[in-house]
Amino acid sequence: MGVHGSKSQKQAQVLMLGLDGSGKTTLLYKLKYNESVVTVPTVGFNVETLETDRSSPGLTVWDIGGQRKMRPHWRHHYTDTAGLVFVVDSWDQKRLDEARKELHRVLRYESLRGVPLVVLANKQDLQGALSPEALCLKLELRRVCEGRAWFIQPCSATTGMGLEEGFRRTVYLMKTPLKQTQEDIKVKMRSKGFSFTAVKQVLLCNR
Ligand code: G3D
Ligand code: MG
Repeated sequence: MGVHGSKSQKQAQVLMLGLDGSGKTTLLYKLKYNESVVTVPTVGFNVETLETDRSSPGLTVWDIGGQRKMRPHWRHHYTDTAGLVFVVDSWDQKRLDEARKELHRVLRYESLRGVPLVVLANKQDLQGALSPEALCLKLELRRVCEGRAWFIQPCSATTGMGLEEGFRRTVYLMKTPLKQTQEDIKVKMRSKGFSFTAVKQVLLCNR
């Protein structure tokens, strides 16, 4: 994935949602220009294109404002969405319940049925940030993502850690049938020497 505009002919739409302050705009510009920007609350949306490898479509990433008054407008962007990225502030545990409710509400929309989801567990650079495993439980991802390809990626929009991986994973889930994604995770975990219990825990969390 590159940081410049896409030259690909085909573009796939990725919708990036999450509560206000979770870091969506910061991470979009870090990914696109490798620059840390000073953000103001997004009213409306930001949209950028990202390059991928030649075999994949380029991504048009929509960063939609996450303030409460903006959330009813999210659904206007659901049609034609090929991938969903939901950004969570892993440090702000006071707002996790609100984030969980919004995520579950989004996933109930018929037009997003079967659309792959990557949860970006952002702000991992902050001490006290929840781990992806803990977030996975708090957001009840396993239950709410039944029948959907999904993944949770730790990241930091300020340092850039995990951002490319998160969007690569989004492309991978968009391109790969659901059953295959689960097999790949099993093989990957085995090849990394995880114990059977660890594999089982990850699979339980990431099914
Ligand atoms: P939003 O677009 O989701 O509403 P923003 O969120 O990108 O505007 O970010 C909200 C605040 O969180 C910003 O700080 C931004 O710098 C900070 N932030 C975003 N990502 C990270 C991260 O990974 N780590 C840390 N430590 N901070 C992050 P301000 O102070 O401008 O409100
Ligand atoms: Mg914003």
